[in-house]
Amino acid sequence: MFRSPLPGDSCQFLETVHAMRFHLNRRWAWVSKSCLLLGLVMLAFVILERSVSTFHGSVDDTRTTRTSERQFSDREETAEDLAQPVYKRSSPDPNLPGEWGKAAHLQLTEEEKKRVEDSIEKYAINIYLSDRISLHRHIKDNRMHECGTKTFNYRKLPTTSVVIAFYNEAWSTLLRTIHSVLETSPAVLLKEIILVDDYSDKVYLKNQLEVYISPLERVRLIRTNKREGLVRARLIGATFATGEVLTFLDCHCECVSGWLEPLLERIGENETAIVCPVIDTIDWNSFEYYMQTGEPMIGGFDWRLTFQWHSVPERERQRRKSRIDPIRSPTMAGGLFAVSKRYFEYLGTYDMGMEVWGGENLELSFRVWQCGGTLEIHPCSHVGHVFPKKAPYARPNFIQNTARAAEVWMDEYKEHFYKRNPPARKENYGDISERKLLRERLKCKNFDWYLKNIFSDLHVPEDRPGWHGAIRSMGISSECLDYNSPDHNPVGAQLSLFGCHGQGGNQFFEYTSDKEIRFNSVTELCAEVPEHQTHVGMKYCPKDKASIPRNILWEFKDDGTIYHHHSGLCLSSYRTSDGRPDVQMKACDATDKNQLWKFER
Ligand SMILES: [Mn+2]
Repeated sequence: MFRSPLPGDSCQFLETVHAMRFHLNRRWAWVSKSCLLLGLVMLAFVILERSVSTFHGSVDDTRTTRTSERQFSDREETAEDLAQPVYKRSSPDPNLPGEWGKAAHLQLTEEEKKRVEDSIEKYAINIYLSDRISLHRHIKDNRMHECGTKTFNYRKLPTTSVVIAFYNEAWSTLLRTIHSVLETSPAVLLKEIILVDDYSDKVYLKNQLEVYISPLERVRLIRTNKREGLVRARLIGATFATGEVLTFLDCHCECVSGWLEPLLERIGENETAIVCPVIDTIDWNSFEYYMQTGEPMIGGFDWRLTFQWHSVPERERQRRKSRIDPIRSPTMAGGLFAVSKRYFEYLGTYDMGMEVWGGENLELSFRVWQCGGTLEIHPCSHVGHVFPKKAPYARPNFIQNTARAAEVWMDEYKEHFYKRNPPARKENYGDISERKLLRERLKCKNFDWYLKNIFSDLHVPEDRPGWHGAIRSMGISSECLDYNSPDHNPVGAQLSLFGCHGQGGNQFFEYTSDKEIRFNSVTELCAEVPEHQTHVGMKYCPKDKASIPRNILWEFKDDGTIYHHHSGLCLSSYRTSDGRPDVQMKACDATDKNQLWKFER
């Protein structure tokens, strides 16, 4: 299947770290120096644990200790016994707010409403409400019914360490995540939870947190001594993991009973599988748990290299024998997945050149597929995640990280990304030579293979020279065609004008050899003129090779006009009564400058 590059768990991991940073090539120098680095890391991080000596002992012999450490009694234990969680929840109390994952509503005074607003302002999550919901609330199990009847051979499943990195997370959402893992994970499978505090400055995350978790079994806290970002914080956590599987979770999650077994079973069957749970939404305002009860969505991306969800293609449905079989996914959303520790190390863990977060999920997705593994979503594993009202802190490194992913994995296809993100070309993405070597060493397939075999539904732009980019109005020459759709409705807006900004994005269009005007953010959209209308709307483009409806056909004529076949009208810029520039369809007149357009070259 695959071969670990070097023996020795933790040293091996650190070797990777070390090599990334200092570009050492000599193998044995790596081993000694990285073990030295391990020593330094141990000093540098405060490790809180009930028994520090056990922890140090376990670093050396993680691989051999599994069966001996797991306590199976001699008598025949039933699967039910073996499924017992680390901590048992008390019985549900339907009178408590939020119990069973229901929306919680509180009667609030004006003063309390103000506190709600303050907490939302601060965390982009209604923490005032979260603080009033039990840290041990139950979530109703609405998974596909087959999930509930599925049985597991607990003695054969690999063990796991759950790694949770956080930065300035609110108290109750963090603690609810921890309790939720302890109360839904079978004790025979969960080796430990490793919390990694990525240099938070909130006071309650210091001593108060240490005091709170110290009596909790199997919970460790590691603190970084400078801000590392999500990628490195997780890897630091992984260094201390003693389980065979690393399970990464975000710090505001709630697991549904039965979430862990399917992930571990799948990795037990196929060590090269990275397996993600179905990510359910916990409402940031009401804390209602919305379970995806049917077929889950899978991960993809658009050509800006922004992650996108989409439905399971028919081909993948056919391939699977049952609806609870794992579903192959071209990409992962990021925060939540399980991977064999040994395989993760073989695969080159994370790209250590990536800062904070953003883009690392696509990089890992491309890498695992191209280098011979698989990426799957298990329909029976459900974990809820609080999607905040807005990102709580910016992703300043998104473009840089994504450029690294594109440079290492996408070959000539990276051009489609750069054309849609011109600023990314100027980005200093740092040294990627180690990552390219990794790609060679693992004999990974190219991006063309990935597109054809793993994500064949993705439309690949033609990007014919001269026929893509911003389309400038000759009549109002400061303005370019612009499309700005509302968040959850890609076709919910009209084509309009906006000051030309040269940044691609909302102003990037492509004129195809099929005579479509395509806008390909989120998904493939085609400009249309709705019947008997004079505005320009956007509709979903036909699938590749499907027939093309007449009302999305356009002609860029030599005289500079853009002619719409079905309506017989031409695209024209104009100013609304309040002076705002906009576009409409008008009777064609090539002498009217407002009807002349030009692709920016
Ligand atoms: Mn999150």
